[in-house]
Amino acid sequence: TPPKIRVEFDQSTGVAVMHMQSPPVNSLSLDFLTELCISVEKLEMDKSCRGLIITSAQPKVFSAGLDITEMYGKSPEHCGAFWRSVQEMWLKLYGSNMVTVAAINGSSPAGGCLMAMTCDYRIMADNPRYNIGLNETQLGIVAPFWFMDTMKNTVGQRTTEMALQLGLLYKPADALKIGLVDQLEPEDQVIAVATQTISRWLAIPDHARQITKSMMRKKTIDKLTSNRESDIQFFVNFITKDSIQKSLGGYMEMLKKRRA
Ligand code: CO8
Repeated sequence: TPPKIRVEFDQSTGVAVMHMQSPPVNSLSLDFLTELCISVEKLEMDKSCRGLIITSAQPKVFSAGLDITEMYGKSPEHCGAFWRSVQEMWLKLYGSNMVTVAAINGSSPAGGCLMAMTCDYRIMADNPRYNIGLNETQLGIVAPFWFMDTMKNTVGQRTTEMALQLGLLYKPADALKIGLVDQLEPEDQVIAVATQTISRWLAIPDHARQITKSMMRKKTIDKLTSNRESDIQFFVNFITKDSIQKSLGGYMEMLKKRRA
């Protein structure tokens, strides 16, 4: 199978661009997440790499979020391994020492929004057909506490309460208004602007910026690190319930019908 992640590293700027290329919609499967984590870890260990831009090679979609087929009709063991890989992706990206910029060139629901929120800065394509948000309640599921924390750290408590309960997906203009994204750009400029933006962040002394980032995020990260196993146990119990399996099945049907 072809690689789901393509990394382009520019030695002269110290910036890597990670292109997610898992058709059709970059859904976060166990294989995808494993590959992504290995790529991020490699870059993290490479002293010459100081910045990371995450973007999509798929048209219209940044990432469709967690791969629903990894949570539907699967064994508890599989669900547990899958969830560990979701945690790992979040820990690696939210805790990264690199400057991270999300170049959101398409829709970014649920896990896709989570991934974008782990970054230091978000630039979204100014196309009203795209949306972004944590829409879990619309699937009849509950965003885990660390998804909630990440959003709270990004847009604040009040906006997060409303967004999460209603499972809101925001158009780019609205996402900008609430601070879920930082900047809108024409679709064909998103990556170029991300490259310019990251160079401003890289002008700050690395050690000072890194310590600041890690101090700001430490409490949120520690909360998951020290509860990892119980979070997996909770997810597995929740997702394998008959009622939850039924909502997931119904949601997948809806996705397929919508297109027909
Ligand atoms: N997982 C698996 N398959 C998916 C997913 C997904 N998340 N999203 C889309 N697909 C499939 C579709 O079913 C379709 O398959 P097929 O070709 O067989 O019909 C194919 O991908 C293409 O999808 P669309 O035709 O819908 O493509 P569009 O370009 O029209 O739309 C979107 C792209 C906007 C991304 C749209 O597909 C969409 O809205 N997808 C659903 C997104 C979503 O709701 N994701 C939520 C996942 S749950 C999550 O991330 C966090 C869960 C936390 C769990 C906590 C429990 C405790």
